Amino acid sequence: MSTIKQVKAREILDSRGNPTLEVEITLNSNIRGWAAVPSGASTGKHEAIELRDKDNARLDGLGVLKAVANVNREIAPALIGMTITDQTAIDNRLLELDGTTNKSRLGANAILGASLATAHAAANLLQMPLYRYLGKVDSYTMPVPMLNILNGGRHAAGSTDFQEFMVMPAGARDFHHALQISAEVYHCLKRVLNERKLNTNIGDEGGFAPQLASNRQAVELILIAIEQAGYKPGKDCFIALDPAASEFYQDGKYIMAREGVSLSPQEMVDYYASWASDYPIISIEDGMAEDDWDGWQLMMKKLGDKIQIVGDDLYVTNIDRLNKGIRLGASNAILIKPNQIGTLTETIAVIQRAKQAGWNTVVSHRSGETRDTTIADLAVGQGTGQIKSGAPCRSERTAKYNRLLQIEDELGKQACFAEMSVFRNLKK
Ligand code: 2PG
Ligand code: MG
Repeated sequence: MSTIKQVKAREILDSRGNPTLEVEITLNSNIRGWAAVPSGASTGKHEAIELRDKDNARLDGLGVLKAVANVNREIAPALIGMTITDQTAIDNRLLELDGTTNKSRLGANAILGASLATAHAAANLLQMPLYRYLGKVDSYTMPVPMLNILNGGRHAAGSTDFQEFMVMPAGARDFHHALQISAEVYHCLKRVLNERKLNTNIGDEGGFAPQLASNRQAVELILIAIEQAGYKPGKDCFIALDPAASEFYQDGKYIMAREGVSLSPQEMVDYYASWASDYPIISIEDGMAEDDWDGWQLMMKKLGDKIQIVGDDLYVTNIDRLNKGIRLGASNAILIKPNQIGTLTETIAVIQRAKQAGWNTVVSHRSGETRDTTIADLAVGQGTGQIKSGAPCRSERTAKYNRLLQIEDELGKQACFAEMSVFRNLKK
């Protein structure tokens, strides 16, 4: 009764109105599992390939009908009859079937949809919440959220050079409290922007996207909002950044057009260092570009014991790139995005390898999202300690946070909140 009877994909729309796909798996017992695949805008160039139709006659060439057909015509017959609870065997079958190193034949989107739907069907079969199925441990840690409340870069045209200005309520008592603090700060930020006649329209991840003169101004407005909400920056609530530096790196220089500056890697590191001494910044993701390994090492030397340094485009949830980063000491944390690599088994292997190296792990959404909440369960099941899912606004973002509220409730006393202890790199 635990074998796969049917695998079916269809094209749906993501939060940006672009096509993506969902996959439903049905077992012999008629129990089902469902998953939908997210999509990035500032994608790393080493990510597994998201297959798009490139048929300009429909949906700007972004259609995913080929990926859907790959699920329905190739993946389905290959998986039918397999035991649903053997995630590793199913993911290996998907890798073999694709046969490329970057999943370019079937598409990482097609493969991930099938891989995640497998886990959901298995958990449903066993009548277990997904986080328990993905973790199989006795105690659970609720992640500290990173909430992107001011959007720039590729997620909000005309805003800042840096892509994401996030708050991290690491001083909260529990996840519920963390989300409360974040929502309060978010609403205060709206007021702060309104008072200054700045735009309060929102970007792709639900954060505000005002036209600001500099990246610094963004941080300063957020600090005012934290205080106006009644919290202490650097104690209750910290700042985390994702500059997404690959987006403004060109020929060895970091070119911030809005600020009119062009910096060498060393100058870019010094720029962050001066921020780290002026502001309560606890984490910087993709502060350097995806292939500037030397720059990353410089940044680690200067800031590695003061702030969390997270590689996203640098590692693209790929074990070989992670191993290189560990060898070089390129960062002390990694962002985990299942769709950068394409299967759940590979995603979990990367989380475990990073933890084994003593690194911090942050499970992440993409800027194009759906109502799928798998990453919330993954964060709890695998005890990653941190999650980023955008602002406390737009239902594709809040779906993940709200799922975490359900999990925390269900776990009761079994749930502990990660708080400051997640920052294993920080010197006390
Ligand atoms: C990032 C992500 C998510 P995108 O850079 O971390 O915030 O953006 O999905 O556009 O790559
Ligand atoms: Mg990033």
